[in-house]
Amino acid sequence: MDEKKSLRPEWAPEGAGNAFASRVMGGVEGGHDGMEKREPKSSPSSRPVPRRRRLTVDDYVEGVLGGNRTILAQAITLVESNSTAHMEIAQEVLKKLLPHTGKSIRVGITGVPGAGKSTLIEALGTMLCEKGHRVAVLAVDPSSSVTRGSILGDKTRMETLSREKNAFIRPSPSGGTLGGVTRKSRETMLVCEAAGFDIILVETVGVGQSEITVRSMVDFFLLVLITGAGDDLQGIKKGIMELADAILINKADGDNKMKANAARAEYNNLLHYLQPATEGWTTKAYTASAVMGDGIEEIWRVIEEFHKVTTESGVMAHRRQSQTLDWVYAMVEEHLRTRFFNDPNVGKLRPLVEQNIINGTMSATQAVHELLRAFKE
Ligand SMILES: Nc1nc2c(ncn2[C@@H]2O[C@H](COP(=O)(O)OP(=O)(O)OP(=O)(O)O)[C@@H](O)[C@H]2O)c(=O)[nH]1
Ligand SMILES: [Mg+2]
Repeated sequence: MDEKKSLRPEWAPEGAGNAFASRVMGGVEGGHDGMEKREPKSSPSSRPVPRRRRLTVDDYVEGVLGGNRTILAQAITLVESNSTAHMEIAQEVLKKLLPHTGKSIRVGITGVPGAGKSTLIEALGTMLCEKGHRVAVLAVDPSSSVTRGSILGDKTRMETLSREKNAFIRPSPSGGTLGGVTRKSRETMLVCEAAGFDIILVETVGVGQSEITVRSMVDFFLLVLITGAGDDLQGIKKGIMELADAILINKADGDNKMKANAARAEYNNLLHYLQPATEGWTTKAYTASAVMGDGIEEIWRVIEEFHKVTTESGVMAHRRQSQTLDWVYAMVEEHLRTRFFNDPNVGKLRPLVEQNIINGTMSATQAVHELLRAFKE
């Protein structure tokens, strides 16, 4: 086959002009590595499959710091990997990125399913991009370890935001354990900060422990509620309300507007009796309509005010420090737990100990003692 012809895709019509030629640089004699020219092993008609070069630690670091989105996504995939080899590289990358992290406002968004968290993020994120911010959106979904994937994708309400060049949306990692998801989400957040995103919005998906996880990684925690889901405060536990720095009653539009205003007053009243989530800050209730775009500016002003007040008082710095320390010990616990349950001695002893507990011939405390002794051997 003559060389000219081989530069044309196979599907080019017979006798078509140069418009169908691929632009290929002329080759040089010898290999690009300075070695003797070698004949390709495959037949000249089969196209060589381009192999993606494996990125080095510095490739990742430079790519992320330079705001390269492809490398940013690859760096996050690396951080999310469960392979030991990847984890080691990931930690080296993170170490180099660490000095460039911490400069964002971290906002967690939680609330009952269907309250409009994703719609709110779409509205808020788009508004922030218009103001010149760079916004990273993450989802934390511990249940994705069961479904092996993220449920953000099919539920996404972020069509406009996903087209924004200053926004980056990343679905929840599937972690295997809550600890795994937490680690990955926290590290992903740091990578995004190093890439220059100055606002991180984290959506909790599913109910349960994700609220606590997200609270432990953000500065400001927003609880999104709706009216009309029963007057029992929608099963929202007092505990969750005590984690919130603001309550946003969403879907305050149409016929629902008056009810939403009434609910706001009710929640404000209730908040008087609760422990504030953040020292020196009063949690209040607000209304919004994420679809109409009402109340979005207002809630952002609240978040900015919070950021200013807590930065000046030092509460923010203190919160971040204790979050990092808590994180370290949470990881220690996770490691110990994994080692304990994977320990062969423990594994051998467990059926016997469990049988004894069921039979009532061994107390729980004794069982712990026996198992830990087996673990230490
Ligand atoms: N009327 C009205 N509907 C809204 C508003 N915000 C969201 N919705 C609707 O409520 C539904 C759920 O919205 P989502 O943004 O997916 O809610 P979510 O809290 O992210 O839901 P999950 O992630 O499944 O927990 C969608 O049909 C939205 O269009 C609002 O302000 N007003
Ligand atoms: Mg959602």
